[in-house]
Amino acid sequence: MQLPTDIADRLRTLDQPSIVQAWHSLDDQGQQRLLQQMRSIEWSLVSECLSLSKPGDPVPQAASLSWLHQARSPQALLMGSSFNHVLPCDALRTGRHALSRGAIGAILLAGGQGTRLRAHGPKGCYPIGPVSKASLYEILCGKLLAVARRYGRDVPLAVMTSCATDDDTRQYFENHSFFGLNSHNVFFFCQQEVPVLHATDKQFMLETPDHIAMAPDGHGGMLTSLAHRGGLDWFVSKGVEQLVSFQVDNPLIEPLSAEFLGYHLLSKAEMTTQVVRKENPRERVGVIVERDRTFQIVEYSDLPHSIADERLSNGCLRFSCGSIAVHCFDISFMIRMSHNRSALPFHVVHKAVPLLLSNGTIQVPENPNALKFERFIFDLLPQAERVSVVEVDRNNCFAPLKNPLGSQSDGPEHVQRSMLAKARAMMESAGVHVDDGIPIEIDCAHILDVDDIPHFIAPGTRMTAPTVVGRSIPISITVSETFHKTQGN
Ligand code: UD2
Repeated sequence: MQLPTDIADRLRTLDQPSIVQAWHSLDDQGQQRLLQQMRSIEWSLVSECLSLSKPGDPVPQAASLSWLHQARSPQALLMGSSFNHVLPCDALRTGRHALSRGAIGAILLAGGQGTRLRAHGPKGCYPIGPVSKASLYEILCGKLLAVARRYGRDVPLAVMTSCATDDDTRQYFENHSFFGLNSHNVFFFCQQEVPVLHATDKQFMLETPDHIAMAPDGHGGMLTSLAHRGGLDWFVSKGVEQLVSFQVDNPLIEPLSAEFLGYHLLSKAEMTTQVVRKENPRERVGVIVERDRTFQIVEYSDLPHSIADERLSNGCLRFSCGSIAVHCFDISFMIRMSHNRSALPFHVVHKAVPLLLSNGTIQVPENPNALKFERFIFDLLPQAERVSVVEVDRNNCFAPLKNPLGSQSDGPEHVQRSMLAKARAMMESAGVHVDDGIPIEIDCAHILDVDDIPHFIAPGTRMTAPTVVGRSIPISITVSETFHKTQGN
């Protein structure tokens, strides 16, 4: 079959002869499949990406960041301190009021391929609970459920998937009865994909002989995909006024903290973002910088080490506010931005992508060999009329799962250690003693904060067995009961 002229013209304009060659080596069925895929590609996005990286260019480096020498780090609005005349008690009251009016919606970003974790299936299905083995999805949805129980109003949730995670994620929610959430208040939407390029010749890569390798367009794809698939209208129809987005990989996260929401509302910000103090200069979090009175996030991979390492005279890092990717947006700001095609630029990300060799075998490279194109949702920050930055406690809010077991950092064992430490601290605050070495987990669906603990366990109790606090019966008892019943049968 001849390559249809419109597609041939496109490939010529985009200087992609390798796909034309691949086409000619396919049988009829293969050509049909490749054609069907090429017909579904959003070519305007491809042109935009290719314009960032022309054949013959060196591997792209971060855009010039020389301006960073003049930039400042913002003074974060510390949780629990007053800033801009916003008192914590006022923030708390305002946030609670918004939650009890049902004015807050949530967006869970779960479209990433989770390549670094090397687990099968969507990352959200990973059984991270140190005692319960609850998945990331169960824990995160549990937090929404606990808010709904406390405030008497559901928090509508949109879950962003990608082609790689969509079917499995929807099925997983179905299989688990939406983790107790009302399924009418959960909206799935799939983000777009763009082709992956060889880093050297900037040609499309093939995943199989008749399929171009594609990758999700970054979590910034959330903005257009949510709008195009009716998600923003859906939130509006539910009375949502503010949207909080967060990543699937962090079970410690407190995205619906009433105090955080209150700071956002009382400072009349269009966008508010949570930060932690960076633990070390090379920590893999974007940093917030202030440039000409606007805030923006510079991603860790773009931040030159020499600048990341800079310290102030008091010894603190010059850029110390690390983004943990929890952002609150005024929904009218989101709607305005969704009509602005240039709101979110593409970033070029250098990644290792399996390569199909001419002999039909797949080579998994050790080093980055490909260019992916991603939009980052945090690039909306400089577009917002008013911005606030809220510092949260790392021990309570940040333990991302990025790497497989046995890694130096951000692996399941590190995340579980942080979950256990947070649970232990909460129990101590509630006057409950936990014996050394006893793993205690909090059931996020039933315990929103320390105030809920006495509903399940009395102050003065001593805990001596692994327990998921918040489940009506400590699991140590459940286990022994089951054991007795089994014996009795
Ligand atoms: C992200 C942030 C980083 C810091 C860190 C905290 C970016 C670009 N960087 O780094 O600044 O806040 O997290 O842990 O965000 N995702 C999608 N679709 C995509 C790509 C990603 O939904 O196309 C989701 C993914 O499922 C995950 C999140 O975005 O929930 C972060 O992706 P990542 O793990 O690749 O980001 P990372 O660790 O480089």
